[in-house]
Amino acid sequence: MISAEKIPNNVNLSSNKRLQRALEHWQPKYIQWWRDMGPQGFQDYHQVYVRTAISVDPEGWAHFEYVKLPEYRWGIFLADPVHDRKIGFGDFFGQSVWQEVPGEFRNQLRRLIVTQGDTEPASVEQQRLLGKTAPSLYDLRNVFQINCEEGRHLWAMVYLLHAYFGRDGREEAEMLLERHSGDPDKPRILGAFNEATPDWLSFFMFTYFTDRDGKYQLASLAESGFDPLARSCRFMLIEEAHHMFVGESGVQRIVQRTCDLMKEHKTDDVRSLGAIDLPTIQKYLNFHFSVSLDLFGQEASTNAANYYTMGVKGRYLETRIDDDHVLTDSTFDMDTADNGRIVRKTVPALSALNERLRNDYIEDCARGLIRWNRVIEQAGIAFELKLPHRAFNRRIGAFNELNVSPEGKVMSEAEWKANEHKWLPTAEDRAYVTSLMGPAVIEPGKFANWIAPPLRGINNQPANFEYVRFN
Ligand code: BYC
Repeated sequence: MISAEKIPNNVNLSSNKRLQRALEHWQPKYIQWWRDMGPQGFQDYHQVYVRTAISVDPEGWAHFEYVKLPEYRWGIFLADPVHDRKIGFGDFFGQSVWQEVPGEFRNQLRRLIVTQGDTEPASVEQQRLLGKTAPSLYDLRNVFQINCEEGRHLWAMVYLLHAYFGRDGREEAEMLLERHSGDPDKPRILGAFNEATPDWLSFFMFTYFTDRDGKYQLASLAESGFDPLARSCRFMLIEEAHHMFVGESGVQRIVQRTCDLMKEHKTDDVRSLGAIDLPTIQKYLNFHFSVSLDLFGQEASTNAANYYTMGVKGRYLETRIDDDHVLTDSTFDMDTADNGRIVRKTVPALSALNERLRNDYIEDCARGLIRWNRVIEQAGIAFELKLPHRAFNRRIGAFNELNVSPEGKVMSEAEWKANEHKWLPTAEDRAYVTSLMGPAVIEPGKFANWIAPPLRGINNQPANFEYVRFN
């Protein structure tokens, strides 16, 4: 359905005047937030070649056009309902999914929706300065595409809050625009969303690692017995795939450029050539992987067990798992910290659901590294990018109390601190990477020195397409 309404949607918004009015009241506040906290310097004078969801069918969500960013038509789209869908796990396994919020699970559902919703505008805030230092028009367009879609994901959660949670839902929707990334008084809810994304290496690592947490959390919520949440998340996942592609291909292009220069000049010292050396890339990887691991919560979590038992948040690809989907008699083996050591323990499966999801995530993260390492190998360079140990640099969960190296060795705090500069970006590394950024490269087909061009453009357009028009 292509909608000419103020708020494009496939939820028949015009049939519920009260809800429509409430959302139309929230809309100008959202636009104001976008202007204040969204892409800085790119609001009214630039036309960006973006994909806009105008409906959920394949043609509808892959519709490309030039828009000025504040005029992007943020809409509300839920994936089509699955006929006769049943709850796939927990105490209500096999019963029909809920179209309304069950009163007894209201608080938990609201909390999950608010936490999910909070990350979306947070990431736009984190990325708001990147346009000024874009390495090409292609990349400039990609960050704006991602920002617009994160804005739409906020709309998806705000719709649920307004439509199903009454007055407190509306209040939560207001607060989603009032908390800000890194704000000391009103920070965003989850740790990684208060970190800065000051440069494009950070941006690509963020979209590779942190957006991938989004994939796994959204996939778990897509299993929810609360059907409107499940359908919202299913549609969000389609958009999420492009964000991770931007991250994976972005890091790959940086690695490619670095390797090309190393080969051409027969040197490891690519900093002298204005590129990013492989050890620095590894340090950024270590940082973003470890803060993203924290986003999965505690290894042993009664919250996660309750969400599962209640039927509000499932496991990754729950319906494809071959077990009883209740898990009260199942166990799970995992590493945890005990008495200053990393130990393997067998725990009740229900309490280990965060860790199980983290395992799925780590496995997925490893795939991109294979591709990045292939680039290094093809250049004949003896260097391998590695995922650090899961206990490295953790703030949330049992490993918080340990000091662990990327190889998984537990050590004293003093030893860890003495080595930290080899493992995580130092102030000097960050200053170097920042020094490479900008000013934005705005000539079509031109790329900053530290990154290779993409293998192909967006929507079958060439790499030298005018992805952003400056009027
Ligand atoms: N930072 O029992 P636990 C995305 C808190 S990303 C700060 O383990 P639970 C995106 C926790 O709140 C996906 N606090 O918690 C990506 C709890 O607080 P209380 C976002 C943290 O609930 C890129 C306490 O510690 N979606 O979409 O099992 C761009 C005990 O923890 C953190 C979701 O996260 C942290 N990292 O698990 C744009 C899905 N971790 O109760 C978008 C919804 C834990 O003591 N959220 N805490 O006050 C959830 O499912 C869960 O809230 C979590 C935490 C998995 C995050």
